[in-house]
Amino acid sequence: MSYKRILTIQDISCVGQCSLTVALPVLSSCGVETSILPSAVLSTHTGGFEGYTFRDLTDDMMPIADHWQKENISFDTVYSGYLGSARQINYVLDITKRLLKEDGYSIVDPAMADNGKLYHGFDLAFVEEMKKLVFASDICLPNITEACFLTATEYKENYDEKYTDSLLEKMAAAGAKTIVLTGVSYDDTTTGVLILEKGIKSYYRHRKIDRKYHGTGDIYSSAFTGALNRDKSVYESAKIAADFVVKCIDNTIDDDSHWYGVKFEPILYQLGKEVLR
Ligand code: PXL
Repeated sequence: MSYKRILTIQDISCVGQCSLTVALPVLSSCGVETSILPSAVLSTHTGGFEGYTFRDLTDDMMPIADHWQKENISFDTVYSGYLGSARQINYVLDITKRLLKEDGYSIVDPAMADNGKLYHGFDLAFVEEMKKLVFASDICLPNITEACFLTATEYKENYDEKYTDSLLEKMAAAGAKTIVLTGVSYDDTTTGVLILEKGIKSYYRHRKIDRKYHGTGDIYSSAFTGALNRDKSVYESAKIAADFVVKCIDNTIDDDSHWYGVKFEPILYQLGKEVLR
């Protein structure tokens, strides 16, 4: 197995256990070299904290990429998460074209919405730009809400397989290649991940915990990307990432003071063991 170098492009939320502060440790624990391109620096994430600061780093993105290109640095995977503006989305597309190895993966988590709503600060113009990135990627990892925005589908809390199949079909028709749809739940006690890869659908079902935490989408996508770069299949990677997120929530749920993210650090070694096995 060759030594893999990943580039992840997302913000730094200094406090809040999401985006780069989880992507970097999670990817590193999977045994892959992780390079970062921070798109912005926020004092905290935007989900529940008031008055956060936001330093836009859009203007730094291309000079950084230009330098890498001059140094002949390329990546086995370019994985993007939360992005702060439409301009950044176009830069990610350009950087992927220039710096992704020919046989590498572009992985896009369109981190922009959950629970039927766009995150604070996003609008439909941003969704239009995000479509370009998602539908050009090799693998995308939307949740149900994001898939709805990406396909102009009405969001439903309760749904059946017909509804999720139609989301996959619409995504594929718009150009999505491999789709890993997260948070797909058909009953009260289980949830899972619905995958469409090369026209074949599969579903990994696991225990549902009735509590949502910030940053679990980022942990999921990072663990998935790490496992995939250790030569696990898409299905295996999706399963490993799902099981890890469940463990992270289990490890947090008893601590009411820890509302802003999950306590993933003490169990990170377990992800490493699973991925490196
Ligand atoms: O976890 C996604 C995410 C990343 N970065 C910032 C966020 C969020 C979700 O709200 O606010 C700044």
